[in-house]
Amino acid sequence: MNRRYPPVSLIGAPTDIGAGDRGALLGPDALRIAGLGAALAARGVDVADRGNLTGPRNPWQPPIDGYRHLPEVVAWNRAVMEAVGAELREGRLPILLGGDHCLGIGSITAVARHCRDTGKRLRVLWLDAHADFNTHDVTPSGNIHGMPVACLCGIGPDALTHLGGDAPALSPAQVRQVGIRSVDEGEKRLVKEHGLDVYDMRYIDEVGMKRTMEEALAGVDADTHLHVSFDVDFLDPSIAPGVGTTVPGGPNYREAQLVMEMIADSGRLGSLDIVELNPTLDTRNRTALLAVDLVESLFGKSTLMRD
Ligand SMILES: [Mn+2]
Repeated sequence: MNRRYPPVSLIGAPTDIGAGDRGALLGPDALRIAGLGAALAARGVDVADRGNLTGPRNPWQPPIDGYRHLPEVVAWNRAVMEAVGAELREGRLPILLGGDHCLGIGSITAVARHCRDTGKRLRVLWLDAHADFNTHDVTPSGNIHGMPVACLCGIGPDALTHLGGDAPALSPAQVRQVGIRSVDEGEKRLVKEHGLDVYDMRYIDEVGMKRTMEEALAGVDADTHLHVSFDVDFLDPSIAPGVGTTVPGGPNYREAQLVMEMIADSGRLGSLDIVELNPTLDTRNRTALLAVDLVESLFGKSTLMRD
């Protein structure tokens, strides 16, 4: 048994309700087929697959008042929040298999509640090509997968900002974003106004991934619950083509491995989202296989014995 990690629960949320392309609803099964559960078990992690949540189908409608599919997004996020919260209360480490990134609202709302209930400090690492800090008045698309960080910070429709009752679930000071390279015009102003801590690709190019991650993890201590929200579009599209919103110039294979290994070294991983994997855009499931490879590193796999 791997005693560094609590027992893990896989929670599938097969929906693309907040995305601009169809297909992320196949993400949970693509990750299972790529061997996620077996890879964790091989690391000695006690892992249980809770199966898939259910929710409304995607009606594929245009936005209303700047939001696409808001009632359906709320329903899916409520289901995610309840499932993630239940696993945390049992002392387990939930891994949300998305689904698109709008589901981070439900997942992190549950994590934030759990941290308040248990007196833990929360740090959220948002690994993404995008800041996901849009609002209904600046969004170019109305797709809610571009809004979860804003919603978690209390900016958005009440049904999402108050999903867990209290709002906001998070303060921007609890978030570190890594890998960012595409921020919409209006979103740029909001990111600056709210003082979001963003390590964009230019910063990573200038100082390197090692120092970036040291800074992003600074202050994480024994009382910290670390939540990792891993949008697969974080990765460079040359290694991870299976996402709807690819942006060139992302972290390469070694940089991504280093990110995961440094998070593992912190010893504080408490919950994880893997989102935006779109198998309809992938080649022979390679992006899912890469995600599994990276999750193994996140759970302590390394080339040499380092302890
Ligand atoms: Mn995202």
